[in-house]
Amino acid sequence: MDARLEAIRDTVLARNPGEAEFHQAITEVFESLGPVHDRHPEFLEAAILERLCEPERQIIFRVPWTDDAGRVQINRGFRVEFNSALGPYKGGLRFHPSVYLGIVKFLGFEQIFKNALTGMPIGGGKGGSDFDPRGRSDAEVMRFCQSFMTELYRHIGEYTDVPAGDIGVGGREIGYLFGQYKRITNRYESGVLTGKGISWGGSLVRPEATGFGTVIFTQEMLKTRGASFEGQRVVVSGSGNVAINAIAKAQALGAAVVACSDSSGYVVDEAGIDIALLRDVKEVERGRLKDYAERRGGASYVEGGSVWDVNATVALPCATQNELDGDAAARLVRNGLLALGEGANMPSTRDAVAVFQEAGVLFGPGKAANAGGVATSALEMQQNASRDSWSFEHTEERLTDIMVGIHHRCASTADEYGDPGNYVLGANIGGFVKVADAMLAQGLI
Ligand code: NDP
Ligand code: 2IT
Repeated sequence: MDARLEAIRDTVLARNPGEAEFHQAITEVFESLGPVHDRHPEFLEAAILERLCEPERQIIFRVPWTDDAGRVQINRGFRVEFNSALGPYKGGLRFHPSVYLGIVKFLGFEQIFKNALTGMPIGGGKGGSDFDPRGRSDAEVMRFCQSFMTELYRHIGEYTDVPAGDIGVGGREIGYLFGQYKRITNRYESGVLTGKGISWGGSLVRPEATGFGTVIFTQEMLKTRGASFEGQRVVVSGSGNVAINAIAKAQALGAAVVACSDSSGYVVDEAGIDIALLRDVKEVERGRLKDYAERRGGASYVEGGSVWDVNATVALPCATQNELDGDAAARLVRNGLLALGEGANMPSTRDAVAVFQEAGVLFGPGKAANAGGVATSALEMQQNASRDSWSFEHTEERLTDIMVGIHHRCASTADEYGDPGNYVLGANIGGFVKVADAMLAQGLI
């Protein structure tokens, strides 16, 4: 790492102790940014990096609610409004027991660059709670969401901060959150949340967008080697929103998707994942992957273990951060991996990224490859602002153009900085320069 940047990085780490994922995200971005500061000393003079690493606002709040047995439960809520240079703060809410400030800050920091890469007018933010929706009834989830919004509403708004979904937050939760926001504010402010239902201000393609976009980005990487998804053997991790829609799109493009996972284990299905059954089990019944395997002849379920043991030519990690380490990366490379597109945020450890890059694997980092979700959220905001709703075909076409555009921006930036094919460098520099220019123009804020 450039010595000037390393000194700044060390100060940031010392000011934010115990936030390992935030430290990791910062270090990865800083490693790419030396050459930009050689060309733009004005960014150093204006302390752009120091300012970028300090969120504009961080909100932490108590979320009290009662469970179905009438017992009081307490969770912690977060919203980190990281950077508004390009537009209102934009980013998802994550409900998962592992959520703490360091997770929300790493996600919010990544979101700044991701949102910049989309070319849409959105700043970066993230939020969530350590609430675990697993095993909770709809009524409990509703009471939790209502309590969460009873504090959050005062901080968000169409022109201020626009949350959406992430792990544990899908259409059901966005519905409860929107209902409570509307009730408290007495405003039908469609643009305050994205990922809404179609009949009340949502956008077609938003549910599919992250998974579809990851596959479109990966297809663009494959094209640079004269390849496509046709005939590839694909392994996907996770079996939630991003994973399911990545599987569907990869299959539509002619790939054989032979494995996916959840936090309990993984399924190998050599005949190809049955997407209709998977949707039934996971989206309708909110069941486990084990249930899929029991109902699908020929599929086998492996309790525990790593889905990255299954050999693949294309890997799409779509579960969570640091789910793919250096050893798993080395196994994938030995087994013939050609390309990897990150549907999740920071699923590959820094060791894993190094293994892929050394081996010449096409590696699409999350802030580029999974940007289709937030980009389509921005399309939802456009439709809300104009009180319009677009067709599936039109919206998917916009998504495809955006993903092809992001690929182009990353690839051409990597070329410009003398490291062709390095999408990590391209994404970090491409996103950073846009935000840094806007921050310079807006004065010391
Ligand atoms: P979902 O809640 O729909 O699905 C999450 C999936 O990942 C589940 O299969 C879950 O398994 C698995 N998972 C979650 N946490 C862990 C863990 N600690 N260890 C192992 N497996 C885990 O979330 P999404 O599909 O929306 O999100 C997946 C990833 O994609 C996240 O990294 C998210 O930040 C990222 N992302 C999401 C976007 C979106 O639009 N939703 C946009 C861009 C990125 P289990 O059910 O067993 O917990
Ligand atoms: O990580 C992400 O980009 C998301 N969870 C989606 C954010 C959004 O505002 O749609």
